[in-house]
Parts: sequence; structure tokens; C-alpha cells
Amino acid sequence: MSARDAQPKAIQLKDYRPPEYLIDRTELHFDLGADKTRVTSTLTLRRNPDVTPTGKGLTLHGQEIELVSVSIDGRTLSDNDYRLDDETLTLPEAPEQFELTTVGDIDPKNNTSLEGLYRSRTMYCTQCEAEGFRKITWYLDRPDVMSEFFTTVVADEKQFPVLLSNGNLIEQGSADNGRHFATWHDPHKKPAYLFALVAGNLEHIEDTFTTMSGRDVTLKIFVEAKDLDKCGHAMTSLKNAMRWDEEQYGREYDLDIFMIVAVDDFNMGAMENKGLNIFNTACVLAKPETTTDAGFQRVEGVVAHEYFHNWSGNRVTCRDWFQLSLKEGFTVYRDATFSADMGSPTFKRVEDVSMLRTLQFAEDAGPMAHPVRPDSYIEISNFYTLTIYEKGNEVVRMLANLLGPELFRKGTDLYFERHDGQAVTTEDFVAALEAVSGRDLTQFKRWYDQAGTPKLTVTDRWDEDAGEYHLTIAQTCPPTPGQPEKQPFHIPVAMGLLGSAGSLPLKIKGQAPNPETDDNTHTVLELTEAEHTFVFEQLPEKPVPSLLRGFSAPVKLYYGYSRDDLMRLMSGDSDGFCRWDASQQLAIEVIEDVMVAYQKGEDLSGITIDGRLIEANRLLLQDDSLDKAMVALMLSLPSEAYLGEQQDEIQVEAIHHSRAAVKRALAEALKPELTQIYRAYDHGKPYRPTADDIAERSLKNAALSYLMTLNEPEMIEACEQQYRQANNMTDAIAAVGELVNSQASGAETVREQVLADFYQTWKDEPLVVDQWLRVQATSSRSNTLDVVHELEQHPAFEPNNPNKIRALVGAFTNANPINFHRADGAGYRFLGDQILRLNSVNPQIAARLVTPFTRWKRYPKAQQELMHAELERIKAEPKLSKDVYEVVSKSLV
Ligand code: 0A1
Ligand code: ZN
Repeated sequence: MSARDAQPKAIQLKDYRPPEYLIDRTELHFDLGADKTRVTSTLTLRRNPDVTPTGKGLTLHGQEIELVSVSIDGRTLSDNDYRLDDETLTLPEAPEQFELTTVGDIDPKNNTSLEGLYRSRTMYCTQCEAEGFRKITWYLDRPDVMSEFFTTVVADEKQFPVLLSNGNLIEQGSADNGRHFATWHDPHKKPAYLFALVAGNLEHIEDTFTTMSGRDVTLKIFVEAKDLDKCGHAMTSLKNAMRWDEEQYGREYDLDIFMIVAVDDFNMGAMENKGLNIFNTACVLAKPETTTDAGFQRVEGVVAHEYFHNWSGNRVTCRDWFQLSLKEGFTVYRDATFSADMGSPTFKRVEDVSMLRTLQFAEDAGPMAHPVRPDSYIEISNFYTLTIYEKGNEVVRMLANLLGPELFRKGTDLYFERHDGQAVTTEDFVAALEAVSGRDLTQFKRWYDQAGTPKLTVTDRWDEDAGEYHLTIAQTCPPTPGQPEKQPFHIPVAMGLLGSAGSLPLKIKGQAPNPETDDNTHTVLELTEAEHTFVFEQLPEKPVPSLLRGFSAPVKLYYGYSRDDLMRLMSGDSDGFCRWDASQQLAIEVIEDVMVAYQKGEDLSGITIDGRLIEANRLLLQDDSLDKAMVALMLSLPSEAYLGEQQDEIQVEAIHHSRAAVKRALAEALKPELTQIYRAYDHGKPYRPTADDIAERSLKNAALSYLMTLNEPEMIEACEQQYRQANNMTDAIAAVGELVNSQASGAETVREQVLADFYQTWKDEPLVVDQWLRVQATSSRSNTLDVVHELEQHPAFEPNNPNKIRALVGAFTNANPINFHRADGAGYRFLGDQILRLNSVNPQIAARLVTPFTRWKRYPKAQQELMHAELERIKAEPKLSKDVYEVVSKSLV
């Protein structure tokens, strides 16, 4: 528990100083006892020759460890020779070079924070990023101190037959009292945040990978015995990722063994510890009966992400935590391009952009907004954000696109070569790209330093006589905390022009085409000033601009498209992203029409909507030549959260009811086409998680979702049948979701039966139970909060397990706006109670739960007041963790 006495202090990037001591060798001995664990650490320390000492002493980090002894070069120190407090161990007089041995006791069984060494069900495991290692032993727990690790683990042989750590196994054998030991050596120097240890009764699957230079690497995935049948997809994904990294980046794996361990209690998705990745079970286990298509894709993406970190993160790591996006933004970029290559590139891009525009843009517009390279933080765990990961990915993507594939590859080769074995900065990354391309990226680097989402306002003029089209783009960026004013960004805008019969040839006045990025109908405009005008010549007709193709920059773009323009883009643009985006924009406008009617108090039940949206969707559904993934994406209406993002003030009820009314109107108008798609699907087909099959299921389930809004008994029956006959979780849970959301009176009994049957079938599969909780927590039916309260008491809900908390509390508060924002404030109170409960149990999870409250200023006054009161109630808690304190206090500013 991290209690707070005084106001926690912010850490500043400008205060960075290199370490005064280095640790050449780290020898750890873990004695896992029935009660406590004894950790003996022997560190070979020497002064950093590159740093002028500020004093004679050495201060190590250490928390929640009971000190047994400290010795220097074998001489035990007395109490007067060192100082110990809650966070540090200080040697006031430290030699230039010495061996420091500390012995400490820790209590992993009662470590509910899931940082450091902790117990998850029957096993012990570690999580050290960012600052968890200091809960294991006293250390220079900072990423720029890299050391060679030797780790011995001793534990009861029956209970913990498997003992793992980083690197290679160098010795194992028996110890006294039915115990045994294993010693691991990691030859690669690494910072403490990449340390890992696992002890458990685990089974594994095994495979081999032959690297590009012909070395055989053993691959092992460790799980509890019952999960052994769910590892195949992760293993395939791992081998694909290893091959892809060799082919795309020339990166070869560097140890003889690569291990993954699945654990049930984990704060995040997974962790890239050197040679021993530890995964949340949700990101590694998959089989058709228990895992949805999205789950299969998540496993593939996360396995690849963690594997790619071996180079982008481990071999080349971060100098300090302000540089977090150096490894995360780049690695997300790598895993996103990998997933695109493995599946449908447009699907992947649309999914990523949807998330970015809905959630990261909201973060960038709120009180927690920070640059991709922040300049201060109170608790680093709070900075594993969408900005660091997803916006960081966009920044790397822009760099890759600006340079083109060949130069970007040269640049990454140089980066890895220059900095192998070092702890570096985002500046170093950009410098390598500058070196190979000869480009000056000084202005581009503002993407790392300035927070906030830039806004592009586009206006145009058509000169019929000259055949010229004038396109003016102005950029601005709103103020963010600590940054009232912004300098113009360097923004690549990929674009083309559409005529009545397709793409038009591009000729920009005074500008030669760039062979790296342009062809006859596609170009990238590079904005560097607050405003630019581009003149396109020799055009036969007034064009419709196709802007920000592939979402070429993380910006908000405003251009006054007519609905006819949007329809032209939807059917005629060569860029899949822009076609999808046009479909979303058209839907937004039609939903906003209905919102006006709703605000006037009109009855929405039989409302007529703009026929163009119906016609556009009819064309999509009737065109067999179209990629099914595209159709499914374009058919899906924008989420309530994204619709809210478009509003000055988020009117939750208006959005919810108007979106539902548009969905119903589309279902009524397109019933024959939707029914045809639904009925044509072969439910008996064997499951495969391929891009084509995923697209087909996604389109069929989108059709089901539309048809279920009609509340017709035969559809409810079809839905129940889909649930009962499904040979895969995607179809089963889609059907349950529809039943759980159905407002039809005829759905009541089926819903109850299906929910009971689902639980009975899957109660021993925690990841499926998570889906059962989530589907109920996100129901838009008006009694959902009562259901959530009941589920909180259900044996299925484990109150301290992060996956369960995300499935019930997270899903209700983040993905159920109509119920969370109830006028009586009961949804807010529920969240406030959960945050206070978890504050002392697991501060990281508690702080993440605060997110919906950080948006309080975006809502009407009554809701603002209720959310504000909850934030105040939390802030008044006397023992607030640093994590929760930071988010709550920044939200109240
Ligand atoms: N580095 C991991 C994610 C991770 C981050 C922080 C953690 O604890 C605070 C745990 C895991 C990744 O990017 O996959
Ligand atoms: Zn990562």
C-alpha cells in the first residue's frame, strides 16, 4: 500500500542526471518460503566515470522490504552505517568500487498491488516495469542503469516444479526439505524493469524457431494445465512475429530460449521481460470455443508487440521514463504494421484510428493531456497512456511515411546499430532518421513536445475558367495543461482529388511530385506553417477532395463536405480509410438531424431519416464485389462515445436515443438485404480466425444487430438459435449481447435462460466469465446498474482481479454511457466507491478507473456537479495513493 503523508512531488525531465554509480553485475537469490520470501542481492557497484560526484554517498531505491542485513565487501554494516526510510536505503560513505549485499524479506502473498513479486493463484510472478523492482530488493531502479543478472530461485519442488528467470538456465538441482533450485544467467545487460521471475506448477507447449543466421531457438509457453489447449495461436503468432521482424527490420532473436508465461492477475496486457515475457492470460490464451475474433487478434498483436520489444525496448532501451514512447510508440507501430500484414490492413487501420479518435483525442483534450514525451509526472504508472502508445505510434507512422519504406528501414537499422546496449532518448531515434535521409526533422519533433490534437480547417475554391482548384489548409492546436500556446506542427496530409468518374490526375502549381510518396493521383502535402494554399492545375471538373488518406496524421480535420460529396467518397475513393470515414461522417450528420428532433421532444419511434444514408448502405449491401470487412466497417454506426466527441457538450441521452432510432430506421429500410446476409451465412462452417472469415462473421453479426432492433419474434428466435448452435465464441457472445440489449418484451425469458446457460457452461473459464460480466455490464437496458451491483456479489466476481474489475466496473463506466451517466448520479457513486475500495488494494488499477471522471467538464451542468462531487469525495480520502492523487487532483484543476 502506498500511503501518502505529504503532497506527492512531480518528477521533472529537466532534472534528469546520469547515475553516479553503475551496477556491473547483479546476483539475486530468492528463497520462496511458505510465508515470506527472502531476497539476497549482491551488487557489483562502481562510480560512473562520466559523472562528477555530487557527494560521497549512494542512495538505492527500496520499498516495502523488511531489512535483515547490509554488508559491503563481506563486512556487515551496523545501523549507524546506513540510513533507511520508506523509499530508500542510503550509504552516506560509499567506496569507489565495491560489492554490496543486502538481505531483505518481502511478502508476495499479501502484495495486491501486482507490482514487484506477487502471488497469482498458485504461482509466484513479477512485474517490474516501471518501478516494481524496488519492491523486491534495494537497487538503482532506473532504466539507464543496466546490469548483467544471475538469478537463483529456491522453492518447494512439489508446489513449484517450474522455476524461471531471464536468460539461460545454467544450473538446477535439489535443495534441503523437499526444495529445489534453478539458476539463470542473462548475458545481456538490462535495466531492472526487465527482470522477471516465475515459480509455479505449470505445463508448457514447446516449439523451435530457426533464425535467419541458422540458430535454433526453443520457444515455450507456460500455463496452468487446464489451459494447455489454448496456446497454439500464441505460438503461431510468435513464430510469425519472429520471422516478420527478421524480414522487415533485419532483427534476429538473441538468446537460445524465449518463454511466455500466462498469469491470471496482471495489471496490464503483458510485459516484455528479457527472454521471459509475462502475459495476462487474456492476451495469450485462445481457442475458438472460448475466444472471440477480437480476442484472437489481440493475442496475435500482443505476442508480437512483446516480442518486438526485444529490440525496440530491451536491446535499445529508454534513458528515463519520459522517453517511454521511444519504446512504446515505435513498438506499437511495429505491431500494428505486423497485424496489418497478417490480416486486413484497412480493418486494422480503421480499428486503430477509431480508438485513437475516440479515446486518445479525449485524453488530449482533458486534464491529463501530456506530450508524447511528457516533461513531468507524479506517478509514472499513470503515463502508460493512449498518448504514449497510440499517438506515439502515429508519430512514428508519420516519420515512416515521410521517409518512405527504404529510408525508414535504413534509419531503423542505424538506430539499432548506434544504440545497441544503450539507454537513449526520442531525440536519438529521430537523429538516426535524419542521418539517413538528410532531412531536417527539427520542426517535426514538436509532435514529441506539444500536447493536444491539432485542428485542420480546410477551405477551397474552384476556378472553372482556369481549371484550377485552390485548397487552403489552416492549422491550430488548442491549449493544454501547462502549454497555453503552440507552434505549428509539421503535418503530412495524404490526399487525392475525385471527379465524377473516379480519381483525377494531380498537378500542383510550382511543386514537383515526390517519387517516394506520390503517384499520378495521390500526393502528400507537408504542412509546416499556420496556413498553406495549394493550387491544383489542369483539372477537367470541380473535384471532391479526399483528405488525410490512411489517416496520415493524428489531427481533427474540418471540411464542409456535402452529403453528396460524402456519398461520392464512400463509393469512389481509392483509399479504404477515407471511404469508411465518409460513411461515418454521413451517419454522424444523419444522427445529428435526429438529435435536433429529440431535443425538440419529437417522438423518434417512426422517424424518417435522410434517404441518402439508406441508399448508400443499400449499395454497400448489394455489391458482392466489395470486401466484406469494408462493408461491415462502413455499415457500423459511429459509437456513442465518438458521437459525444463531436459535441460541444455531451448530451448522453440525445446521442443514445438518436443513434438507436437511426439504427432502427436503417434496419426497417434495409430489412430484405440484411436478412439475406444473415440467412446466407453458414453457421456450421468450421471456425478459422482468418481475415476473410473474421470479416464474414463481423458482417453477419452486424446484420443481426440491425435486425434485432426491430424486436420481431422470429429474429429473437434466430438469435437464440445462433447462441445455441455456435461453434465459436464470436457468434455465441454476439447473440448473447443482442439478447441482453433487446428491449423486446419477448426477449425477457430467452435472455435469462441464455445468460444462465452461458454461466453454467463456462463458469470454470475465467476469461469467458469476463465476457459474461462485460456483456451484462454494457447493456443499455435501464436496470443495468442494479444488475452490476448484483454481479459484484456474485461468486464469479473476484474483487481484486484486474480482468474482473475491467470486465464489470471498467465496462460499465467506460462503455455504457446511458447507464453510467444516470441523472441520479448512482453510476458515479458506484465508480467513486470502487476507486476508494481499490485505492489501497491496487493503486494502478484504481487510478485507471478515474478516467471517466476526468471528462467531467464535457457534460451538462447537473452531471458536472455530480462527477465533481465524486472527485472531491475521493480527494478527501486521507490515505490516497500517489496514483489516484495525481489523476484526481489534476482533474479538479
Ligand atoms: N511494457 C509493457 C506494458 C506494461 C507497462 C506497465 C506495466 O506496469 C506498470 C506493466 C506492463 C508493454 O508495453 O507491453
Ligand atoms: Zn510495449
